[in-house]
Amino acid sequence: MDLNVYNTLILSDLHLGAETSHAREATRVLKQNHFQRLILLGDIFADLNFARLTKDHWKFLGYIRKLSNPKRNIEVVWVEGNHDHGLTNIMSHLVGVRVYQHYDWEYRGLRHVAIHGHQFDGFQVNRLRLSRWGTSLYLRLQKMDLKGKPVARLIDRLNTRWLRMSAKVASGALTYAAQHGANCIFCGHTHEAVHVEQNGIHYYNSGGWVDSRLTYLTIDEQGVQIHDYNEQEFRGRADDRDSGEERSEADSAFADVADESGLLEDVEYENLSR
Ligand SMILES: [Mn+2]
Repeated sequence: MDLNVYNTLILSDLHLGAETSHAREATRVLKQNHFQRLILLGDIFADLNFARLTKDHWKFLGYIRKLSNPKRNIEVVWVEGNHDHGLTNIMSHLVGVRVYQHYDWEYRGLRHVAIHGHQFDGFQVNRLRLSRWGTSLYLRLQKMDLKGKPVARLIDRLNTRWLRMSAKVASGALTYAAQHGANCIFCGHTHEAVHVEQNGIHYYNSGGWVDSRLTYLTIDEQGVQIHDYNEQEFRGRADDRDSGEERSEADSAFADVADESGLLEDVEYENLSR
């Protein structure tokens, strides 16, 4: 299979540290695509409790660190979300990536803006703690599904609120884009991949990596595309055949991140919790 070369690849809402995080799948997407710019569009972490990170989660971070090596000539950008708020200093040291609240760039004469999107969700901003609790409950409920999917049905009902939030973020983002003279605006936060066009402005949401639908965005000469992660596409590839190798890679990713960053020496874990 060919490797795609994109100008930009965007993914968000991986929620590392949550048990429902599909870090392994997200790492595969990064390994199997070529891109000149990677935007991690917020909520890459579920919270700042690093003790909850699994090997696959560390491996994702280790791979981000590799990508951000200047020799690779890939611009790696972290746009802060509400869950990974406060990571600026830690992340720039840990994975060598710059952290932004708002990131903008020009591509093919068009102004592009990337912002996580919680800024347009009044509920999140005003009741940060409550909504964090709500999100973790949502993630926990998802895990406990039974035959007949009663939990999924409950979540569908709860999702009515989620969908209202999704619409709110879309309309807030479109207004923000108009105010900033942007042609395209990219958000995460809602976990729902979507494209909306209004008055010539395009809003894209990159979706997330904790629900049943795993999505990312790419930008190239053909425009912006929403991609669904496809398990079949990755089955049987080299990086999947040898799970022993996977493990040792995970270990070295951990060692790479922990040693090179000096994380273990410099950071007191106690200070990371709020
Ligand atoms: Mn968020």
